[in-house]
Amino acid sequence: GQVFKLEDYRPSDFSIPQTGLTFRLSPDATRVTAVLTIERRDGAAASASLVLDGDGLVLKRIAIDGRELAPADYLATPDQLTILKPPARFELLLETEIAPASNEALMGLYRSSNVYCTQCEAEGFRRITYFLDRPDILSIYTVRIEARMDEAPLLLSNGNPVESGPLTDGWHYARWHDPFPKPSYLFALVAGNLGQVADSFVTMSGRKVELGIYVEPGKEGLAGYAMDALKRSMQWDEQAFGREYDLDVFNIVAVSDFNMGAMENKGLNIFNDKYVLADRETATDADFANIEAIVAHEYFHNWTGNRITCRDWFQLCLKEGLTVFRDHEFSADQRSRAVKRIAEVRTLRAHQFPEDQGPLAHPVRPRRYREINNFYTATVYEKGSEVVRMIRTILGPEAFRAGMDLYFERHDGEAATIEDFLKVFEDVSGRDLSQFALWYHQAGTPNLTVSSTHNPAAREFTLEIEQSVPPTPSESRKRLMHIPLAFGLVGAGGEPVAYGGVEGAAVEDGVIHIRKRRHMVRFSGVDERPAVSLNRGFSAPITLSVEQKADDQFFLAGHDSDAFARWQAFNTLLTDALIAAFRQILGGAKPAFSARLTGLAGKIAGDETLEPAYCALALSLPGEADIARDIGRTIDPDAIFAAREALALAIARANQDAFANIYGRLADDGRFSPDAASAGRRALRNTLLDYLSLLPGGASLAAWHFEAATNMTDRAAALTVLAHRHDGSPEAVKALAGFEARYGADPLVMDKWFQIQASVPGPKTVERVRALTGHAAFSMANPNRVRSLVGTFSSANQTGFHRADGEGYRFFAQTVLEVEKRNPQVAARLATALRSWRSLEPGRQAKAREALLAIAGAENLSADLRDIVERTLA
Ligand code: B3K
Ligand code: ZN
Repeated sequence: GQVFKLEDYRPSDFSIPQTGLTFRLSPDATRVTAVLTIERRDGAAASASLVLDGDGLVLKRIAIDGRELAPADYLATPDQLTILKPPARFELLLETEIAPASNEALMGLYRSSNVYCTQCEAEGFRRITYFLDRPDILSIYTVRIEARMDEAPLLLSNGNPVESGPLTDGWHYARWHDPFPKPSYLFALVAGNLGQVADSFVTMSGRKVELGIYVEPGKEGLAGYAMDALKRSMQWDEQAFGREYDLDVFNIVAVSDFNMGAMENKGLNIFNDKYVLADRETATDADFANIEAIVAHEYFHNWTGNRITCRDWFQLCLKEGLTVFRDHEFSADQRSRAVKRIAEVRTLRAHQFPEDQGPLAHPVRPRRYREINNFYTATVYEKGSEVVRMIRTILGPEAFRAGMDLYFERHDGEAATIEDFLKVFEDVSGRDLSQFALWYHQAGTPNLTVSSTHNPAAREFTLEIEQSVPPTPSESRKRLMHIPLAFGLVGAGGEPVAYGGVEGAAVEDGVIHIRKRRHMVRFSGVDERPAVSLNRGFSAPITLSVEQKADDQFFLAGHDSDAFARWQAFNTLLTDALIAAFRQILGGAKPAFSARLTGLAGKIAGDETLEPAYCALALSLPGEADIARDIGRTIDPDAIFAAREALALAIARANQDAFANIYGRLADDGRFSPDAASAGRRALRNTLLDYLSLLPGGASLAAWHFEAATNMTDRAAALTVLAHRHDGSPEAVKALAGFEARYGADPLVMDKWFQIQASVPGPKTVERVRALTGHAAFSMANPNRVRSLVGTFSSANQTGFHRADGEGYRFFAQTVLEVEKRNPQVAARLATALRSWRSLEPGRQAKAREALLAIAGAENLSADLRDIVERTLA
């Protein structure tokens, strides 16, 4: 396939200031009439032909300024339309015919449960009409939709409604106009029979905006939380960033077939219904938090993405990293900042670190791609957000806000670049961010090695810090980075240690600015050896190798005033113990854990000065994949699983009574609120249930918890414990059957049932998952179903997927190819589950490679899947 390169960017020869679209909707033959105002740009050659993108299109009619074109004037293929020698300014009329009902790739115009909807990012608009389908072509859209009244009473598009009315033969129409120029990837249309939840919001300048959330009829009662999250998002963006909404209406539509989470189309966000529909009976606290975050994220795109968009797809992080940063800040303000930060870092480490450390590693701003859809990655999104966070750390909150203000002022209405973004911060602060910019350009997770010495006679404390960036595909030599390392020197009573001066690196506001390979940072006037707390608040997305005494680590786990660093200290102790246990198990020994460690777990659980949500995070052991990543090579997932189980049991046994007491104290009183404090109590109680379930009587405790649950969080937690810890027990069998009987008709809840079973540890799960693909509630055509069952199995079941005989991989290869026939994007995403195959032990490595080769060797492989598999094998 073709390789697109950043350095090849050049503006198009033509612009499209106005786009008129008329849709005459029908499932198998929708007629699309596009009327495009096209202008040759100044400086473009007069002989330049116009080359429009298409994807599988059938051209039915073509005219310029009202005159039909002769066959010699143009060249049309399904994927391209070339107009030879066009005039300098003209109106182009195009008619295409498309079949939304048979569009299973879910890109362009398709049908989901009889609702017409669209997904155009990144390159789906070219499946609707021929166009300059690139983000730097900003156009003003006017859209007319015609449909049968009975089939589609509701007709929505971007912008503001202009007019609507009946037509003959039971048809009707609506016209929408979006006054803000936008790229084609933000175009959207929805038509169908949907239920509405209506509300309104008055903006900071006093304009009233009509808000609508549209869902499957009958599900209106499940959209209240999303509506509430939307209004809080609108208000927060005014307060935190001075950003006001700009149209008369803002609509959200929930559909059940969607390739990702949601899409920020101007004024008409389209959502995966999983991120809209919720109530206590059907959604977990994690679902509520996701809904809040994603509603906010898509709304925040209105300024970061829509008003200011990307010049080209290499700049994707310009909108995505920045918007993730904004939704993180929003959630931190709505919930608990410390807990939110820990959760963010766990996600970053679970998804971005393995990407950065494997064959699919790429810079936050990639320089080349073959298939852009494969670059909507944890690196672009999550690491991209961390880079924005570092800019704020370096500049401080005031200068950061001034920079953002300047960004909005300077680039509103434009398609911008990362250089534009960095420049506003340089301009407001006078700082040189050129070394910092490497965070956008260089892939790989930097590592800092740190050791310390204290010289009591000289009253000096010295940190020796060395940076390195590991090689990544096609970047073997790395340049030195600017790493803002937040730190604290902690005295014996937990207090910050004062120091006289510091030399060896710039230190500002508790941040050491690492810029060279090696720094000797010397603090003077330090009498007693302090404990060092490093990378506080996770100020930089790096790994740390710290020579730290266990005493210091225990001390920080109990006393660090920075909540993130305190959590990190305990997490590091757990990880170290798990890795030691892993080695003991491989050596044939029985793992042992210190009473100090298991005792600290009990202390954290019982510390009432800590938020329950924090305790729950602290007590949930590092995941098997996290442990594997820290071990790094010759991974045996069975030994990791055994180590983790052994530690969980040791902690449960050591704290049996305390855990049972706290579990009892947190009992559900039957009232329900999805707020962070209530969710935190449920999280701690369910974490304790997980431990207690390992002790005698555990299965019946979990069964009781399941039966007594008054909300989905508790019910799903108990079901997980039963299925994972007591698989095959009468209690587990009964609970799984009961859940299925109760929720069999609710696909989103059945997804949880699929997930829980797909993640049952052990060699038998692959057969179970295979059997579940035949379940009545399962469908290979629905991305949520596929991700819940097959995605969970391959990315969240280490012992099941990596079964030693390779059966998990064989099932996986077969299923990826089956999904691909319908939906290449979803298949390509699934296929990334094998990206860390080279860190497995040799036996599994060989079998994983066979599976990858089986995929690579299949006939007619899509560009999406070929790109992932070839890079993974390279
Ligand atoms: N911008 C969309 C993602 C589109 C993915 C296209 N393959 C959702 C978001 O990030 O808000
Ligand atoms: Zn986004």
